[in-house]
Amino acid sequence: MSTDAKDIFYKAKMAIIDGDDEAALRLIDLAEEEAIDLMDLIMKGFGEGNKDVMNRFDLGEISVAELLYASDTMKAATDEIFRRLGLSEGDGPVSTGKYRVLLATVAGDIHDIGKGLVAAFLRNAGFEVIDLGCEVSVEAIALAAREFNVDIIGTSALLTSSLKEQKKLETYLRQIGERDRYITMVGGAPVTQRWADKIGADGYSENAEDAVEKALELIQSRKQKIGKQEAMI
Ligand code: B1M
Repeated sequence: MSTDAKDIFYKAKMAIIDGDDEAALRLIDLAEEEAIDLMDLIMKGFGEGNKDVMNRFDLGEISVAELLYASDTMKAATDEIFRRLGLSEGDGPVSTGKYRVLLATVAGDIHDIGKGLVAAFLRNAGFEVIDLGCEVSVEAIALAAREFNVDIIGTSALLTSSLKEQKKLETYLRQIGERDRYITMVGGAPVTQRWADKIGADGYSENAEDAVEKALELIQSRKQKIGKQEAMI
């Protein structure tokens, strides 16, 4: 890594820690001038600052207000990068027959930084992503899934108290007779493979990169299953 890149990544980390939006945006310009991959700027720069702030918050070293400053800057920086890379909502052709993923942070939960990363990674891998935002009820998720005819429904939950919404979605989809229509994926810091198995979700992923791999894997196995069923008819 060049000294310039190292320096920019370090300053990006500090911009998040300081909650300095202007510095963050200047660093994105600088990184572009230096031909630094903007996804690298997220992972090695801004993301490191976000981790640092997360750890300090978990240790009780900083307040919710300080965390809020930092996470607002993280959101502003990542949104700007996704916009520049054409990975924001509405970017790209409306419908190209690509696989469609619906993403939402569940009801009662406002955490959306991780979901934003998952959306950008999926778009980068060629998926069409419909992001419903945060605090979305299971009824609204099911309605949008039907309206947009999605292949995958991915939900994010960061709070112990909001995890139950992922289970509620599985139950609700079964109740309305639409569970088999979709692949369901779950994620978020407190979510585990065990939780996914327990509630009957099709997939769990630990991070954004993993979410892409898992989505491709699940689509592939669904295609094989459908192929086998068709061959039996
Ligand atoms: Co909140 N918060 N927060 N918070 N916050 C946590 C989650 C907490 C663990 C902190 C703590 O106390 N140690 C704690 C929850 C405790 C619990 O329930 N057990 C907590 C709390 C309590 C709260 C409030 C209640 C605080 C308060 O008001 N007193 C409040 C909640 C309000 C609400 O939701 N109703 C609150 C508020 C906030 C902020 C607004 C300040 C801010 C969120 C800003 C935002 O998102 N726009 C915030 C933050 C930043 C955090 C921590 C510090 C960091 C979350 C984050 O951004 N991580 C968090 C502590 C922690 O997680 N250690 C915490 C970085 C992000 C990249 O990771 O979101 O895990 P993550 O996403 C990853 C993977 O999980 C996965 O891929 C992502 C990218 O790699 N993934 C998926 C996520 N979703 C996926 C979906 C998929 C697949 C993969 O589907 C396909």
